[in-house]
Amino acid sequence: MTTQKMYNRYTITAALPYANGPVHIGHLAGVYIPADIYTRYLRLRKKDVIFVCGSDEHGVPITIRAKKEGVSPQEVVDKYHQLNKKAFADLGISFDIYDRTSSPVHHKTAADFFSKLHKENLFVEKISEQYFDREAGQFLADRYIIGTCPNCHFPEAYGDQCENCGSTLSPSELINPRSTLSGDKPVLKNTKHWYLPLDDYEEWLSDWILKGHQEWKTNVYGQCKSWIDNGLQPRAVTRDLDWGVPVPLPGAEGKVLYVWFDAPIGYISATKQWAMDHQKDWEPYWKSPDTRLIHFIGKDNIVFHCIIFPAMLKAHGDYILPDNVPANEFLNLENNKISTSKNWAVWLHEYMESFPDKEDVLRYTLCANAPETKDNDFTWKDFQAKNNNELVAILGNFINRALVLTWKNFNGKVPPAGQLTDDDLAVIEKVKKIPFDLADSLEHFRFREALGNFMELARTGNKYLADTEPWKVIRDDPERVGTILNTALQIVAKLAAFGAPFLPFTSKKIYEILGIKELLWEDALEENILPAEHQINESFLLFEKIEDKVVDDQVNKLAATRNMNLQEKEKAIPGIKGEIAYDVFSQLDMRVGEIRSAETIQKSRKLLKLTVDIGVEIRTVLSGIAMQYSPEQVIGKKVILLSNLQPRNMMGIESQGMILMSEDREGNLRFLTPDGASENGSVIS
Ligand code: B3M
Ligand code: ZN
Repeated sequence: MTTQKMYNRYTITAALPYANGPVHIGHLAGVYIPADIYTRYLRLRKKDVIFVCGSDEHGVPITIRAKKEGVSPQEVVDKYHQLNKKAFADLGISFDIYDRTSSPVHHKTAADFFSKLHKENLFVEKISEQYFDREAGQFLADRYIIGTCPNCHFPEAYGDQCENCGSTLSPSELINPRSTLSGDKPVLKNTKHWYLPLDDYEEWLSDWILKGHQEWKTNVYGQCKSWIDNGLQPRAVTRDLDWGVPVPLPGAEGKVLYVWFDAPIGYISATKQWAMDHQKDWEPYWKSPDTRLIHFIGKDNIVFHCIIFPAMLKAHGDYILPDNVPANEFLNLENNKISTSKNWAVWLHEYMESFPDKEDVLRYTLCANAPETKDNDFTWKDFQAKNNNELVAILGNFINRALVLTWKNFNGKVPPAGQLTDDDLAVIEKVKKIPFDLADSLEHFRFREALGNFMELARTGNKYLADTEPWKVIRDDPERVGTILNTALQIVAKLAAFGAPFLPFTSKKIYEILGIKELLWEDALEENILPAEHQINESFLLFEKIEDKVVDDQVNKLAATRNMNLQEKEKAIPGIKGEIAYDVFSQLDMRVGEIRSAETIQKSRKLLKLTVDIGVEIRTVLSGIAMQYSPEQVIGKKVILLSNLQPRNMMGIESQGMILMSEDREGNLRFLTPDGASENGSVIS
């Protein structure tokens, strides 16, 4: 290990994905593949290492999504926690635990962390004016306030940002601010919050980072320097929200920890959970000075992991600090920024569905193109080229030739080494050196370079067979061929070992064919790994060519689904619900009705207030169709009313029943209308 200080233990964290959407290739290239490569490498070096991650389940975006979908935040995070956990596992991202911040262990860990800092008076308490929605009875996070942008006059700018002109806003700048909850004009109201006085840690941070960590990547160091040079301000660590870790103080009902305060503590909670699950002690991984803590993140998380979380850890006093935070830049897709809202992304779970046996092709491509020092681009054409011209034509070709020739000429037994020529010795010398370059690249988080070192080993083997042409020599000098293949097979074994961090699925297949167990790093440095006479197993192709059509289909799919937002895309007709007995259905009272009057409701953008004539009586019904239908469009319409639904009070109006609508995958609502001149009050059965 070439790291200056010797460490006895490693804690590797990977940024916790928000559980309000799927993971895409940008996340993988930026965070999860480098983190997994580094962790797998440490395991091969027999290091005591844990690799923690999990779902980041709090924050306003999750509550907004829940409201939009008419479900609870817990239902949103449950869905994406499972989806992402499975997708990561399918791609071989080898977390020791994939935890979640809605867990009780996390809530307690985060609350205790806050309480310790509060008890030691390390927070600044401040009363400030925030926007409050009287109708909804709650304070509004910036994202819950919309209004006209003061810069471009876009009518639906958010309280923190205008999506139209991109300007960063504060709610007080919005013209005619409205609540997205009730449509009401919010009022300013006093509220108390607790602030971490980052300015008090400015000098220490400057010392710790700008003097103490000049080895950090330029993009990371540079961002930290500009934050510190611009002066650090106190940062609110609590919010008026009902979803998150409750603030553990009397009188703080309705307030939660700011998501960026609780989320990084999620790394600690995940370690605790892992230790409980495996009867281990979690504390050395977060408190021993001989533990190396490394955070893998994307560049938009640098300030939270290099400035705010270290200040929190420093304030707390019990914890070690990160030794490195090798953040990557962003990956673009077909020369456009990856955009969740525009559905311009390659989603990991969809990739796994389309390419079930090509995990390593994606791992390889995203490592080779990783945005390590600048934003980079993923194209499907390049994905195909990497597979066909490198994995198939170099790595796969070399290994396949060595194995097939061994079967063809020696019945699958490793031939004796025999007399080595100077050329053989030169290749063996080169093969001996490559793993040390590879280790150095990995130790310094230069994963693209490391992959290049690995491929240099494959190229060396490929060239060795091309130069020695054993398939020609076999006629006259089988012994020579034995020597060549013995040398080649040792390289195959090394490719399995040194390739394992990058291509774990391929590595496993090679070990299977060679008939040996997984090699540790030091074992693979040996010159003679496969002894003469060792019997290898049937070989098979490790990679197959990717045809143009496969790639064209992916490019066309991207274009076709662009701008179809994720909800719609995901609104694939849902599966059939669970079976019910007839008598459950017979309890529903559904009638033919006719809309007699319709009006909008001043406080809501979504509801129309209708009166519906169902023959035996006139009902008042609130229906969520205002985004698609005007009152004029619906008056006189024949509809089906579920008339024995419990009345619900919304916006101070009692809604007496529900009008049945169909909803397609684009979210278009359509009335269910009875055929012919069904009279009002007719019973549906
Ligand atoms: N949930 C990921 C993001 O900013 C954020 C990371 C938390 S790591 C503690 O997309
Ligand atoms: Zn604007």
